[in-house]
Amino acid sequence: MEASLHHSTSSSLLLDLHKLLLKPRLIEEKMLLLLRQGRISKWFSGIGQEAISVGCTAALHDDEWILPLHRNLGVFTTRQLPLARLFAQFQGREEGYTKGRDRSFHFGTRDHHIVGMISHLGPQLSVADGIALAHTLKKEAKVCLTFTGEGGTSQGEFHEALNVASVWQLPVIFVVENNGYGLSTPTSEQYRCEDIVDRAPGYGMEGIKIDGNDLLEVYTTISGLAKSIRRDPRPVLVECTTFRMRGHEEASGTKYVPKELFEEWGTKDPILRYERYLREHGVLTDEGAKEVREKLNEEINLAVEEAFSLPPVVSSVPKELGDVYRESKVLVSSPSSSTRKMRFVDAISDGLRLSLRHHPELVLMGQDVALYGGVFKISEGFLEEFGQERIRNTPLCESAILGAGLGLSIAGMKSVVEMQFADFVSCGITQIVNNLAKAHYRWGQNADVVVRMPTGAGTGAGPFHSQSNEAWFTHTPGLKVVYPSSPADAKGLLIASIEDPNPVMFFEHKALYRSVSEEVPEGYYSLPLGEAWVVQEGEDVTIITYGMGVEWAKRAAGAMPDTSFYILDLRTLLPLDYAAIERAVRATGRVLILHEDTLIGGLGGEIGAYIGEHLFEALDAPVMRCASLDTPVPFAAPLEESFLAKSRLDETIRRLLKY
Ligand SMILES: Cc1ncc(C[n+]2csc(CCOP(=O)(O)OP(=O)(O)O)c2C)c(N)n1
Repeated sequence: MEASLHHSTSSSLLLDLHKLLLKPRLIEEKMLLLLRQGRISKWFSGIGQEAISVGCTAALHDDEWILPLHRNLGVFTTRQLPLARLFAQFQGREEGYTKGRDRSFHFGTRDHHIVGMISHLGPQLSVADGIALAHTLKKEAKVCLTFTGEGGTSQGEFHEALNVASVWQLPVIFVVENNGYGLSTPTSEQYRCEDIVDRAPGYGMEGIKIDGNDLLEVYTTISGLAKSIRRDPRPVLVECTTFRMRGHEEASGTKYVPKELFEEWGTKDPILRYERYLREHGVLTDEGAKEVREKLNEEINLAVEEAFSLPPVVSSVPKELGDVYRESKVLVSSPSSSTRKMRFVDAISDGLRLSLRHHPELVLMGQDVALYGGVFKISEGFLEEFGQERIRNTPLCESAILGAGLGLSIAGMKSVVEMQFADFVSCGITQIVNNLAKAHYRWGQNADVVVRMPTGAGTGAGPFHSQSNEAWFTHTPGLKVVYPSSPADAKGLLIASIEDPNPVMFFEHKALYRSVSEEVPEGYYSLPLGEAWVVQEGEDVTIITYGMGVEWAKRAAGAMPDTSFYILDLRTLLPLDYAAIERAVRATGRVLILHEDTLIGGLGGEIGAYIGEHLFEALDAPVMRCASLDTPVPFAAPLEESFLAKSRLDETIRRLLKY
């Protein structure tokens, strides 16, 4: 194969590949030296595996996205990242790709079409799906390539991502870098099939196993696949055999690896082999090889010194807080005066439909959302109007679809992902809290994804279809959490959430869907995120609440006509509207925080603490909380009734008034 390739591959390409292959090795040698000198803190070595990163990257076009892992330095160098900036990243300097906020290879760069990993490994496989989906939808003849180790193939995300890619025929090359060990775990304890590539037919995709230490085999295989996939989009699984020649990371040693393996694989070193091949074919001389090394070492040494000369990063709290969210340019447009009576469910459907019309780049994804219209019928009729490319039924896999949402965003699109029930978000939690939420702060990449969350109890649906889980997300910097209580708000806030370039968790109480209706403005309008709403003014007692709590508060107030209630609907739970909370507290001096979520760790505790700390002097009584019981949500009606906060609301109000 190599001999035949030589005829079709020019010497200059062969020599270019040689430089590309050497560069990560020489950088690593320098890093290991610096590590021994105590000048850097941690290093994950890819020595012996460079042919895979370099061969794959060189085979793609520069504007095709690659998603590397912790041993893929060769991806970054082949894409020609400025070395001083790369080293500044390793040093945690302001000039690095994450401004000191994340370490080593945990970063991406749009300029170089690289999406870096998060520590959790598997999640980026699904991000690749999203990028590839964008290529498909935009009819771009492009391929996306993502890496995983053999350890990562045991993760659920591997299965989800490959299955989605296959069902949707996405142009993704999944490269498994099989280096024998996952930390200390040998392949015999990682999987039972003969080869990982054997799984490909199970997913309905092609699979190819290649020698990952043979640069030209990697380069020609991936070049050929990329060419073919650009013409005929589809996923392919490529297993590259290689070996991890050093410890998992430098401090962790290699005691558990039999010495013979190092000896055996040492002879298969990709640089040794490639240089031998070039010499045998008269393309490289000893002198030439020496010269290349010297030049590269000079470049590396200069860049290292430049990075070390940079001052340590200095924290500025406003700047750190200011980078949590992408600046939002949501144009708050005023509602029209013509209205139509809509139920909560109709208003959400209307908001979503208008958003799909307004943003041609918006895609709706979820289980059964297309022909079936979603289990709550929010997207009924959408398939006819927008087509199956934009209204996408998904396989049963929350994580891969949420990851694909980030991928779409990276490729300049927007998505709404429907959880069939808010409870099922637990299957996609890593994508939300680690990937979507942190992307902007880490490397300036926004996640333009709205996750719709049909939530709440009161329908006898038991512990797995009734949970209030908004507090899982209000504790996650980088997310916005929106929770409307009325049809008109639901429509305007959903439109605003979709306009907002940040990830938004959008909670919809299922028991409100068909129980409340009101006149809702027609047409496209958005309401500001982060602004609470005064449902009614009053003087005796303040109820701060949201979602179903607003209905409960209104009912309680209606049943006590002699008491004057101030009711504040928070509408957005993250970020909170502290000014509105302050006004609500000062209006009466008696504050009850009400939510359907359970008590311990609920948002009420946070708001109560804020009031105690900042508004103590405005209080005439202790802040009281009324929340659901600290149990899972029970099924039988009498149990559910006593679980819910509303069963204790009247009593709590009376206690507060009496104080
Ligand atoms: C979800 C998760 N579990 C555990 C780890 C710790 N961890 C980091 S790398 C690694 C081994 C990964 O093995 P493999 O996928 O084969 O890649 P390799 O390190 O061999 O390149 C482990 C267990 C992690 N980062 N994320």
